Amino acid sequence: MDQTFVMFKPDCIERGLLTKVMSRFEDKGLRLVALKMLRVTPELAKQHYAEHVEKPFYPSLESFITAAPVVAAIYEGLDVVRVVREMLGATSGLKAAAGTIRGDFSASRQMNLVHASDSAESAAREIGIYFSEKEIVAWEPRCDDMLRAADEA
Ligand code: 3AN
Repeated sequence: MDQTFVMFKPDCIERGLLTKVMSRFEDKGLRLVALKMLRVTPELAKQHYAEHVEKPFYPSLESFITAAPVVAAIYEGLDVVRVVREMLGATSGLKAAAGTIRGDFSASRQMNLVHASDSAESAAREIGIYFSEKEIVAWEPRCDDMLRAADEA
């Protein structure tokens, strides 16, 4: 099973959309293996968004991501990095297709509700930033037999 890192951002929490958005992932049958609420500090933001720190939009991105609590999660599933990115839609809510999470709930590039890793390498890096080994719960849902055939793994 692959893993991906997902963060429900401050706009998602402030707007009271957390459970509505999380339910999309539950409905899809993704396996939740870690979950916690936290406040992103400026130091954490610089680690998470290392590739953007030197960009002109970074100060605005940091003040947004540190403005209210976030909820961090790890999901497992087959091809889960791609599946979750497709469920989110394009970075900007203005461009994201209808039916995607951003397409349905966001009208902004910055306030786009949810972050998800864009590759297996990013997932490993981001999971390492936000979670320790002992916060990750390995489990086998009983209903897995009804979610996919054994030879689909
Ligand atoms: P995604 O969240 O779709 O992976 P990233 O990682 O490229 O998008 O960007 C992370 C955040 O950085 C975006 N949510 C947005 O707030 C900000 N950002 C990215 N590119 C730009 C840009 N060209 N101008 C302004 N803000 C940007």
